Amino acid sequence: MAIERTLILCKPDAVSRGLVGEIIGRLERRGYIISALKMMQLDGDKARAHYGEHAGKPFFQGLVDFITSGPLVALCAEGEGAVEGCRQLMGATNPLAAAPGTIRADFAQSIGRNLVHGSDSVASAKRELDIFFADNDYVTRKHDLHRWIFE
Ligand code: IDP
Ligand code: MG
Repeated sequence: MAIERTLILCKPDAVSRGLVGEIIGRLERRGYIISALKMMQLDGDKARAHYGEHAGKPFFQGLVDFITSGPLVALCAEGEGAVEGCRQLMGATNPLAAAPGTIRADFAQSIGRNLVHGSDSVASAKRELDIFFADNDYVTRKHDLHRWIFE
């Protein structure tokens, strides 16, 4: 498995509920490295671009309204198989279907307020990260040393 980058969003519900530290803490404890991080409020264009695959679905407008409703925290997590690993930490999209111990099962009740976003493939991660971060937003992290600690 290769070192991957994935986009994680602590959505506006996570920020307003004070769960950003909890979410980032879980990523860090799993061993993922954070290589870019910013708090921002999305405009409609960026939100529609980010969630483009869902355009036309009945929940699309509500999703865009919610993700633009307040500040979110966007970050890039890096590590071995980080895309799938972060999805695992998040749990299923619907918190009622998420396994206990995952972020969504432990802290969320409904699919529309499920606290966190994580890219679902390496290709989506690349596309999504480019919406949130420029090349010079990333810091270089020493994966060799980090890998030795976690292997
Ligand atoms: P994911 O966040 O687990 O990747 P997606 O299917 O990509 O799930 O959907 C993006 C987001 O849209 C979900 O996290 C959720 O907040 C919202 N969403 C997905 N399906 C529904 C739905 O049926 N009703 C309301 N919101 C939904
Ligand atoms: Mg998705």
